[in-house]
This record gives sequence, C-alpha cells and structure tokens, in this order.
Amino acid sequence: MAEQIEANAHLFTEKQLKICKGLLEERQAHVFSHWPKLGSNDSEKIKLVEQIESCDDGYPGGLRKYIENARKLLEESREGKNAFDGWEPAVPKGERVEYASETHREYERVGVREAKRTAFVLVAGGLGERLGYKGIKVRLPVERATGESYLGLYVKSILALQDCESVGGGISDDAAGGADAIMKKIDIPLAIMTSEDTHALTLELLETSDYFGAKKSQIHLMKQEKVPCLCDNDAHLALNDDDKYVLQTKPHGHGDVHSLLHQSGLLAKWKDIGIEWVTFFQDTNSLVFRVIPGALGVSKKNDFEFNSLCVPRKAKEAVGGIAQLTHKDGSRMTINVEYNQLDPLLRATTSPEGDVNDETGFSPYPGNINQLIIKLEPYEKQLAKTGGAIEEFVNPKYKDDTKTTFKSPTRLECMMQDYPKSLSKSASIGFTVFDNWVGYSPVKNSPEDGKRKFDDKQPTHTATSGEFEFYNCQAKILRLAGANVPEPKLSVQKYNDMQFPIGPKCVLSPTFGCTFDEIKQKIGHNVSMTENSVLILEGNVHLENVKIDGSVHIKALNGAKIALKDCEIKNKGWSWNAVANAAEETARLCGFVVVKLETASLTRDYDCITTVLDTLM
Ligand code: UGB
Repeated sequence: MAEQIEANAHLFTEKQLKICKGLLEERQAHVFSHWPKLGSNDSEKIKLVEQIESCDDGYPGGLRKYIENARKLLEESREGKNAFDGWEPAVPKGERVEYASETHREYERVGVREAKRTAFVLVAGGLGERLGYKGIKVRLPVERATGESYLGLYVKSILALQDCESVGGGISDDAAGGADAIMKKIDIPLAIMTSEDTHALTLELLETSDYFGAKKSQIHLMKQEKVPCLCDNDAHLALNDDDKYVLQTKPHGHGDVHSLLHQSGLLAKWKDIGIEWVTFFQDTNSLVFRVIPGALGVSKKNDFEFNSLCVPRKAKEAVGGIAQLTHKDGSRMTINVEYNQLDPLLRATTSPEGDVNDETGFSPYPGNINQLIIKLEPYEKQLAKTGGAIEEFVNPKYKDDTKTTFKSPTRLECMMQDYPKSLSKSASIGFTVFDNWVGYSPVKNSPEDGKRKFDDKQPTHTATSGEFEFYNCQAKILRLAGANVPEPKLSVQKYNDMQFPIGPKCVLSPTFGCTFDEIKQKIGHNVSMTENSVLILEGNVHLENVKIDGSVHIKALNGAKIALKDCEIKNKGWSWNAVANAAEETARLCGFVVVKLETASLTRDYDCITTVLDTLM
C-alpha cells in the first residue's frame, strides 16, 4: 500500500509521511488499504494521519516501538508466560507506623518540613467506569457535610502544608533544616495527569473554583494520550468499526505519568526551586494527606529513593500486594504484584491456597495504595536514561484456547508503581504501612458492585463508604487528641442495601491541622459530643470544655482565631436519610440525602480573636 501514501503525499508533512512509511514496514498496510482514489475523502485521510502522528508522539520511541513491544508481549501471553515466572514471593519487611504514636509524631515533624520541598502529582486520567459516575471523579464530593470535592480537598491540603507554621514556614537551604539556614518559601507545585476523557472537565473545575485558592502557576496539567488497540497477535492496529479513518484507542494506564513528567521539563524546574521529593497520589482517596507527612518523614529518615504507602490488605481486595520476590538466579526485588496476579503467583509457588488471609484477618502482603514518594534527584537521572518508559503488560481476552483471536481489540498497559523495576538492585526501595482507617478510603465501585463486595465481607469502596470512613477517620483523630467522641456503630439504616459503621460526622479541614500535633494542640480539656453530632472545624479554632449535641460549623479565616470555651451546644442537628434510586447522581451513588435541620455556626475573618462562652446558637 505504499502507493496509497505516495499518491496522497501532498496532504501530509514530511514527518507524517515518515511515520506512515514506518507503519507499512511494520505490516500495517490495512490502515490505509481502504482509502478511495486520489482526491476523495482527503479530510478523512488527514484526520487519520494526524491521529497516527499524535499516537506516535505520545509513546516513548514512537508507534514502531509500540508495535514491537506489543508483538513480544502478545507472543509471551499466547505462550502462557507469566510475568512472574521464576520468581518466588515472600512477605517483605517495611516500616509500620501507628498513627499518633510518638514515632509517628516524630516522623510527621520531619515530614512536614520535607513537604515544603515536595512536588505533588495527582493521576486523574481514569474515567472511573467501575463507579458508574458520568463526571470526573475528582469533582465528586468527599462528603456532603461541606460538599468539598476531592480536588478541592487535595489542593487545600497542599496549601495547608505550604502554610503550616509549626516548622517555621519555609524551606531551609541546609538539608537538615537547621535553625541558622536561610529560609525561602515556595509555592508547592501540583501536577495533574489528565486524559482526553478528563482534561477539559478538570480544567473547568479548577477555573470555576478559582484554583481552590492556589496560584494558577502552581498547578500544571499534563494530558496523557491513549494508545492504539491491537486486533491480533501480530499487533495489527484496530480501526474503529463505524469510522475507518479513526484508530481505536484506549488508556495506557497510570504508568504514563513518568514519561509525561519527563517530557514536561517539570522535574528540572522543581529541582531548581529546591524540591527534593515527588509524591504521587490517586483520584479518590480522601485520607491520603493524613498519612503523607509521616510517610515523608520515613522517606527522609531512610533516604528512600522509592517509598510506597501501604495498608493492611484483605485477601482478594482489588489492591496490589507488596512482595519481596526472589528469582531462581538469585536476584531480588520488592515490588507491587497486582491483585489479579497475586493469587496465581502464590498458587504456583509458596501457597497452594492462593490469596488468603492469615490469622490476623488480613493478607500477609501489605496492600499498595499507590501513593508513592520518589526522591527527585535519582528519579530525574533515571528518567533521562529511560524517557520514563515503564514495563508494560497486555491482557487480551481470547475467543478460545487456541489463543489466536481476541474477543475485542486489546492494548498495552503500564502502572506507575512498576517504576522500581527499571532501577538497579542497589536502589533503596521501601514501603510504609499505615492502618486503613487513616490511610485508605477510595471511591471506585458502583452501588451494585459495592453490594456484592459487602455480601462477600470485602471493603465496598463505594461513595457511601468513602463518606462515612472520612468522618470516622477525623472522629478517631479527635479521640486520639483527647476528645470524648463516641466510637462508630453499625448503622441501623441501610444505604443502597448496605450497612456501615457510623459515628459523629467530623470534618477537620486541612487548615485546622495537617499533622496530629497541630490538631492535638487545638483540642483542650473536656471536649465531648454525642453520637449523632456533626462537627466541622476550619482554620485556627481551639476547643476547651465544649459539649456538643447537634451540628456545629466553626470557621476562622485569614488569620482569625476562635476559642470555643466553656460552651454547650444543643440543636436538632442533621440526618443522613437513606434514599433508593435517587434522581440526583451523587445521592444515587451514596444512597442518602443529608437533611440539615439546625446548625450552630460561627465565622470570623481576618485578624481577630473571638472567645465564645456559654451557648452558641
Ligand atoms: N489513571 C490514570 O490517570 N490513567 C489511566 O490510564 C488509568 C488510571 P484505578 P487500579 O489503590 O486502590 C490501582 O483504575 O488500576 C488513574 C493500583 O494499580 O482506580 O484498579 C485513575 O484516575 C492497585 O495496585 O486503579 O488499581 C486513578 O487515579 C491499587 O493500588 C488511578 O490512576 C489500587 O489502584 C488508579 O486507577 C488502589
């Protein structure tokens, strides 16, 4: 089909022609073979070739490299070769940190200083099809008490770390942050990886929310391209069924974040302003910033080049397991084994019963929650060598045992947690385990899938669990800080046919405290609340001898300080009423509406100190 390209050469640039000829050499003539004679459908031909060019640009090494990689992986898949063949798993040793313990508080003191030399990276290119939500996941409210979105919470958490005064408010030029060092304050950067599915809506959310208080220059969007789908074992590119001038494409996975960061030039810029760490996190984990300061402290203390945050994992939970793998040839690595690969690997090696819980009620392999802390300097050097390419995998669904035809076109994928696979054996790789209650509460599943998991006694990871786990986490932190807050109890009401542990609904904004020490110093003696109370605290608010039976929202903005003292608050409060099949989408996803009957609220702005005594209405 070289003649199709030659005959239409006037429609294309030199670069485009070179890419198309490269495809012909890769046995992809079918992509052009349906083209009608010269002069017909020119705009369609241009559209297809432009798409081919953008796929070529978007893949490290271009499309020819993609096809070469695909042929190799498809052949291995056809032969039934397991990526972990020859490796034997063992339970790895990592740092287990108990939230609010002395060790944790010490890590946080170090980590909150390191946070001021950290750039954050949010991977938000996934559409969340499993959740069944039409919009972008970062727009979802974390909870309905304030309605704060995931993106809002993340940006505000970063700004709170930036402004946190407990460590002097700036970067020290000396690595230890010594008192004599010259301090300079930076705007902590946030890069967000979007995709064609999420880019415009993410930008719109930022614009309409005034970047949630961040400077526009602080937030960088990087769009990942999809990769072409493949119709067979020879990696022939698939065309769209209803438009033969469009390549079928699908997301390549969150592993793209490394090549995008490399191409963006951000790493060098970050290094120039004093950044030392890059912290990656996912689109819906409302608790992540509760554990980041401690985990940064662990990275710093151990000088980890790569630190994965983990939680105890329930067997079969859709969370990868961190394992220490030893190869027959003696080599060894500590790496995430994805949830669908862990069971077959265990069955084939050490445990015939597969992925099961041990006597603790959890899998012995800690669950990777894909919050990764990477040391910038070696990371930048490594990406300069690899271009950010991450080991890929392919998962074709075959029509039959001959493994010659696919049910539908497949594509190569890659995962961000596989980055250490490209590192030398001497790289210092570690992980940090926090408890689930404080570290992990993703929103991934539709109510229907959540119900199946609920029946199976698995965490549901639904919008409903996401909301109640968020309140329960803040309530427990208050309890650890000395407040008398009732423990959650299994709800009597069913939400989307499921029951959840529910207690008082507490929301501690990042401006109230981003470390445990900061929160604890604001909770004085004799603070208590009843099990149905709601407490929302924002900014510099201190509580002392306060009794709550109802709903309270206290906001101290822009340098104001509120001291709530010797005070009893009683009102009708709010209730979370179960609804079935609600018309409004988020109410349908979480299975309730919040009815706000009575609220005691107080807002103070700018430099003022307010002490509230007696009853607050
Ligand atoms: N994402 C992208 O930005 N681009 C993509 O192409 C795909 C996803 P999923 P998954 O912590 O719960 C991961 O789909 O893949 C973003 C880990 O692999 O929610 O099932 C997307 O927007 C697993 O080991 O997760 O599983 C989202 O922010 C375990 O840690 C993120 O990538 C699991 O997450 C994750 O995408 C978990």
